[in-house]
Amino acid sequence: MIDLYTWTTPNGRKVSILLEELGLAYRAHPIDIAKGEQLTPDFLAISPNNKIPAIVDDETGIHMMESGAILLYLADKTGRFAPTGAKTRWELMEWLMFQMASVGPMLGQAHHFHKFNAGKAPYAEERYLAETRRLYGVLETRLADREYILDDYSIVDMATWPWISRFEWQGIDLNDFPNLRRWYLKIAGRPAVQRGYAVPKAVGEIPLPAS
Ligand SMILES: N[C@@H](CCC(=O)N[C@@H](CS)C(=O)NCC(=O)O)C(=O)O
Repeated sequence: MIDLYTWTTPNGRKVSILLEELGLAYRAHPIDIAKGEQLTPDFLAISPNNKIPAIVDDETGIHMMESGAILLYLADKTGRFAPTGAKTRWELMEWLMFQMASVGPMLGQAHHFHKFNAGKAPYAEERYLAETRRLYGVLETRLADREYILDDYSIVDMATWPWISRFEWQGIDLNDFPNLRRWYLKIAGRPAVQRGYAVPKAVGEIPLPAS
Protein backbone atom coordinates (compact mmCIF):
# COMPACT_ATOMS: atom_id res chain seq x y z
CA MET A 1 0.00 0.00 0.00
CA ILE A 2 1.20 3.50 -0.88
CA ASP A 3 0.28 6.51 1.23
CA LEU A 4 0.08 9.64 -0.93
CA TYR A 5 0.16 13.07 0.68
CA THR A 6 -1.22 15.51 -1.82
CA TRP A 7 -3.38 18.46 -2.73
CA THR A 8 -5.36 19.66 -5.78
CA THR A 9 -2.34 21.09 -7.61
CA PRO A 10 -0.37 20.11 -10.73
CA ASN A 11 2.50 18.58 -8.76
CA GLY A 12 0.10 16.56 -6.62
CA ARG A 13 -1.96 15.37 -9.59
CA LYS A 14 1.11 14.00 -11.39
CA VAL A 15 1.40 11.28 -8.76
CA SER A 16 -2.30 10.47 -8.38
CA ILE A 17 -2.58 10.16 -12.17
CA LEU A 18 0.34 7.71 -12.27
CA LEU A 19 -1.06 5.69 -9.34
CA GLU A 20 -4.41 5.48 -11.14
CA GLU A 21 -2.73 4.47 -14.41
CA LEU A 22 -0.80 1.75 -12.56
CA GLY A 23 -3.82 0.54 -10.61
CA LEU A 24 -1.72 0.42 -7.45
CA ALA A 25 -3.50 0.39 -4.09
CA TYR A 26 -3.06 3.74 -2.39
CA ARG A 27 -4.54 5.98 0.28
CA ALA A 28 -4.70 9.71 -0.48
CA HIS A 29 -4.14 12.04 2.49
CA PRO A 30 -5.18 15.64 1.80
CA ILE A 31 -2.62 18.23 2.88
CA ASP A 32 -4.38 21.58 2.53
CA ILE A 33 -1.51 23.90 1.64
CA ALA A 34 -3.77 26.96 1.89
CA LYS A 35 -4.25 26.13 5.59
CA GLY A 36 -0.51 25.49 6.16
CA GLU A 37 -0.92 21.75 6.76
CA GLN A 38 2.40 21.19 4.90
CA LEU A 39 4.19 22.88 7.81
CA THR A 40 3.30 20.37 10.54
CA PRO A 41 6.13 18.32 12.12
CA ASP A 42 4.40 15.07 11.07
CA PHE A 43 4.44 16.08 7.43
CA LEU A 44 8.00 17.44 7.66
CA ALA A 45 9.16 13.97 8.73
CA ILE A 46 7.97 12.64 5.35
CA SER A 47 8.64 15.66 3.15
CA PRO A 48 11.70 17.61 4.40
CA ASN A 49 10.99 20.54 2.03
CA ASN A 50 7.43 20.99 3.39
CA LYS A 51 5.83 20.55 -0.02
CA ILE A 52 3.37 18.12 -1.54
CA PRO A 53 3.43 15.56 -3.07
CA ALA A 54 5.09 12.93 -0.88
CA ILE A 55 4.64 9.18 -0.61
CA VAL A 56 5.32 6.39 1.86
CA ASP A 57 5.55 2.88 0.41
CA ASP A 58 4.86 0.46 3.26
CA GLU A 59 6.13 -2.46 1.18
CA THR A 60 9.67 -1.03 1.05
CA GLY A 61 9.59 1.49 3.90
CA ILE A 62 10.74 4.16 1.44
CA HIS A 63 9.33 7.67 1.83
CA MET A 64 9.89 10.31 -0.78
CA MET A 65 9.30 13.95 -1.65
CA GLU A 66 9.76 15.60 -5.11
CA SER A 67 7.24 14.63 -7.77
CA GLY A 68 9.80 13.74 -10.46
CA ALA A 69 11.63 11.36 -8.14
CA ILE A 70 8.33 9.82 -7.03
CA LEU A 71 7.26 9.23 -10.65
CA LEU A 72 10.61 7.53 -11.42
CA TYR A 73 10.34 5.43 -8.26
CA LEU A 74 6.83 4.17 -9.06
CA ALA A 75 7.67 3.57 -12.73
CA ASP A 76 10.76 1.56 -11.76
CA LYS A 77 8.85 -0.33 -9.08
CA THR A 78 6.27 -1.51 -11.62
CA GLY A 79 8.31 -1.52 -14.83
CA ARG A 80 5.74 0.68 -16.58
CA PHE A 81 5.50 4.10 -18.26
CA ALA A 82 9.28 4.70 -18.39
CA PRO A 83 11.42 3.36 -21.24
CA THR A 84 14.60 1.59 -20.19
CA GLY A 85 16.54 1.44 -23.47
CA ALA A 86 20.02 2.98 -23.51
CA LYS A 87 18.90 5.96 -25.60
CA THR A 88 15.26 6.24 -24.55
CA ARG A 89 16.09 6.26 -20.83
CA TRP A 90 18.12 9.43 -21.30
CA GLU A 91 15.45 10.99 -23.46
CA LEU A 92 13.06 10.31 -20.57
CA MET A 93 15.45 12.02 -18.15
CA GLU A 94 15.91 14.96 -20.50
CA TRP A 95 12.20 15.72 -20.83
CA LEU A 96 11.38 14.93 -17.20
CA MET A 97 14.11 17.34 -16.07
CA PHE A 98 12.75 19.91 -18.54
CA GLN A 99 9.36 19.60 -16.86
CA MET A 100 10.78 19.72 -13.33
CA ALA A 101 13.25 22.55 -13.94
CA SER A 102 11.39 24.73 -16.46
CA VAL A 103 7.72 23.94 -17.07
CA GLY A 104 6.76 23.56 -13.39
CA PRO A 105 8.74 26.44 -11.85
CA MET A 106 8.09 28.98 -14.64
CA LEU A 107 4.37 28.26 -15.04
CA GLY A 108 4.13 28.30 -11.25
CA GLN A 109 5.54 31.85 -11.26
CA ALA A 110 2.96 32.81 -13.91
CA HIS A 111 0.26 31.56 -11.53
CA HIS A 112 1.72 33.53 -8.64
CA PHE A 113 2.14 36.86 -10.40
CA HIS A 114 -0.55 36.78 -13.11
CA LYS A 115 -3.38 34.70 -11.64
CA PHE A 116 -3.12 35.52 -7.92
CA ASN A 117 -1.37 38.92 -7.76
CA ALA A 118 -2.28 40.62 -11.04
CA GLY A 119 -1.20 44.25 -11.27
CA LYS A 120 1.21 44.15 -8.28
CA ALA A 121 4.38 43.39 -10.22
CA PRO A 122 3.93 44.10 -13.95
CA TYR A 123 7.56 43.28 -14.82
CA ALA A 124 7.33 39.84 -13.19
CA GLU A 125 3.94 39.15 -14.75
CA GLU A 126 5.24 40.02 -18.19
CA ARG A 127 8.44 38.02 -17.70
CA TYR A 128 6.74 34.81 -16.57
CA LEU A 129 3.88 35.01 -19.08
CA ALA A 130 6.45 35.40 -21.87
CA GLU A 131 8.51 32.49 -20.55
CA THR A 132 5.36 30.38 -20.21
CA ARG A 133 4.44 31.08 -23.82
CA ARG A 134 7.97 30.26 -24.94
CA LEU A 135 7.83 26.91 -23.09
CA TYR A 136 4.48 26.13 -24.71
CA GLY A 137 6.28 26.71 -28.01
CA VAL A 138 9.00 24.19 -27.08
CA LEU A 139 6.34 21.54 -26.37
CA GLU A 140 4.42 22.48 -29.53
CA THR A 141 7.52 21.84 -31.62
CA ARG A 142 8.30 18.60 -29.81
CA LEU A 143 4.77 17.31 -30.48
CA ALA A 144 4.74 18.28 -34.16
CA ASP A 145 5.56 14.77 -35.38
CA ARG A 146 4.74 12.60 -32.37
CA GLU A 147 1.72 11.64 -30.31
CA TYR A 148 3.42 11.87 -26.92
CA ILE A 149 6.49 13.66 -25.55
CA LEU A 150 8.43 10.38 -25.76
CA ASP A 151 7.58 7.65 -28.28
CA ASP A 152 4.92 6.18 -26.00
CA TYR A 153 2.69 7.57 -23.26
CA SER A 154 4.95 7.91 -20.21
CA ILE A 155 5.57 9.58 -16.87
CA VAL A 156 6.84 12.61 -18.84
CA ASP A 157 3.33 13.19 -20.20
CA MET A 158 1.89 12.64 -16.70
CA ALA A 159 4.35 15.17 -15.26
CA THR A 160 3.66 17.81 -17.91
CA TRP A 161 -0.08 17.48 -18.52
CA PRO A 162 -1.30 18.77 -15.10
CA TRP A 163 0.65 22.00 -15.66
CA ILE A 164 -0.87 22.49 -19.10
CA SER A 165 -4.32 21.89 -17.57
CA ARG A 166 -3.92 25.32 -15.98
CA PHE A 167 -3.56 27.01 -19.40
CA GLU A 168 -6.32 29.50 -18.53
CA TRP A 169 -4.40 30.69 -15.44
CA GLN A 170 -1.36 31.21 -17.68
CA GLY A 171 -3.11 33.48 -20.20
CA ILE A 172 -2.79 30.80 -22.90
CA ASP A 173 -5.30 29.98 -25.63
CA LEU A 174 -4.56 26.34 -26.45
CA ASN A 175 -5.90 26.91 -29.95
CA ASP A 176 -2.65 28.81 -30.63
CA PHE A 177 -0.77 25.51 -30.05
CA PRO A 178 -2.57 22.88 -32.15
CA ASN A 179 -0.13 20.00 -31.52
CA LEU A 180 -0.17 20.61 -27.79
CA ARG A 181 -3.97 20.93 -27.87
CA ARG A 182 -4.28 17.53 -29.61
CA TRP A 183 -1.93 15.95 -27.02
CA TYR A 184 -3.75 17.64 -24.14
CA LEU A 185 -7.21 16.44 -25.22
CA LYS A 186 -6.00 12.89 -25.86
CA ILE A 187 -4.60 12.63 -22.34
CA ALA A 188 -7.63 14.39 -20.82
CA GLY A 189 -9.76 11.59 -22.29
CA ARG A 190 -7.99 8.84 -20.32
CA PRO A 191 -10.18 7.51 -17.47
CA ALA A 192 -7.14 7.15 -15.15
CA VAL A 193 -6.24 10.80 -15.75
CA GLN A 194 -9.79 11.85 -14.95
CA ARG A 195 -9.71 9.84 -11.71
CA GLY A 196 -6.25 11.12 -10.75
CA TYR A 197 -7.29 14.71 -11.44
CA ALA A 198 -10.00 14.42 -8.77
CA VAL A 199 -7.54 13.39 -5.98
CA PRO A 200 -7.59 14.18 -3.10
CA LYS A 201 -10.97 15.75 -3.90
CA ALA A 202 -12.92 16.88 -6.95
CA VAL A 203 -12.77 20.63 -7.48
CA GLY A 204 -14.32 20.90 -10.91
CA GLU A 205 -14.07 19.47 -14.38
CA ILE A 206 -10.83 19.23 -16.35
CA PRO A 207 -10.54 22.55 -18.23
CA LEU A 208 -11.06 22.18 -21.98
CA PRO A 209 -10.05 24.64 -24.69
CA ALA A 210 -12.75 26.42 -26.69
CA SER A 211 -13.58 24.41 -29.80
N1 LIG B 1 9.70 20.42 -6.93
C1 LIG B 1 8.60 20.03 -6.08
C2 LIG B 1 7.64 21.19 -5.95
C3 LIG B 1 6.49 20.86 -5.03
C4 LIG B 1 5.61 22.07 -4.81
O1 LIG B 1 5.95 23.21 -5.16
N2 LIG B 1 4.47 21.82 -4.16
C5 LIG B 1 3.57 22.90 -3.85
C6 LIG B 1 2.18 22.60 -4.37
S1 LIG B 1 2.17 22.32 -6.11
C7 LIG B 1 3.47 23.07 -2.36
O2 LIG B 1 3.47 22.10 -1.61
N3 LIG B 1 3.42 24.31 -1.88
C8 LIG B 1 3.29 24.61 -0.51
C9 LIG B 1 4.27 25.64 -0.03
O3 LIG B 1 5.05 26.13 -0.87
O4 LIG B 1 4.23 25.98 1.14
C10 LIG B 1 7.89 18.81 -6.68
O5 LIG B 1 7.84 18.72 -7.91
O6 LIG B 1 7.41 17.95 -5.94
